[in-house]
Amino acid sequence: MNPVAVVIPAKDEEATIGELLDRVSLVRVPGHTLAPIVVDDGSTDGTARIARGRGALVVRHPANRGLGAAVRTGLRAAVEAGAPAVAYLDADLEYFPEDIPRLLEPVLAGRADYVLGSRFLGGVRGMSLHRRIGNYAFTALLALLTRRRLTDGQTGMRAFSREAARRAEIIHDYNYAQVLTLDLLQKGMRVEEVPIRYRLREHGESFVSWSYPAKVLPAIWRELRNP
Ligand SMILES: Nc1nc2c(ncn2[C@@H]2O[C@H](COP(=O)(O)OP(=O)(O)OP(=O)(O)O)[C@@H](O)[C@H]2O)c(=O)[nH]1
Ligand SMILES: [Mg+2]
Repeated sequence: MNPVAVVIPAKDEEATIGELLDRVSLVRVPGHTLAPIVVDDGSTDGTARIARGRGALVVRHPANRGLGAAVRTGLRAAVEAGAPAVAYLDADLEYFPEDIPRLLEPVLAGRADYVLGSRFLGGVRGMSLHRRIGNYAFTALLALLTRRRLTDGQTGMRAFSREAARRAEIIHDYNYAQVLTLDLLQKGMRVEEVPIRYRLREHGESFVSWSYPAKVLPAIWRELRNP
């Protein structure tokens, strides 16, 4: 069977990508092998070189396009590689690759098409108060719109069945967090949440800024109007 893809978007993450891939290589999922796919979103540092050196497939955007575009590229590459399922996590070591088996379990057991790793069910270290409030507010909005009990709409650790990865459409390049969930749930995909761990990044730079709501809210509106 083809390996399960581990999609990792990365923009200038040379401080963490090597350790992340080393830790992914130690993760064991019964009955499956894992193959990392790093989407290098126009990095100007050593991210791509380090990832290739660790044996990852590196798909490169020549110029920076944004996290939504990077996830779109990563899911497409995973489907093209024939992956039976996809795990997804950020490159900045805020998430624990050791949680990948728990994340994939509902998909590999055939219970879910889309799994959200919930930091608020698992354990959050170091998140600032304003980021925490932002996460609660966006999660409450998403729970309202989807009529589901969700606890972490912005998580950077998710899993997909092959079908969900194939059918996912991300309508903006800036981000994927909420529009991807709305898209997949509107397509009838079965969702589950599992607890995962989280600790705030120590290296690199965040793409999240004061303009996040101004970019994300119109995209949510567009997604709702065009499922
Ligand atoms: N900064 C940035 N990151 C990107 C971009 N495209 C892909 N990424 C990667 O997407 C992942 C998530 O980005 P982060 O900036 O960490 O977003 P976040 O985790 O919501 O924010 P922090 O909690 O501050 O880290 C990381 O692995 C980035 O390397 C981009 O255009 N800009
Ligand atoms: Mg991050």
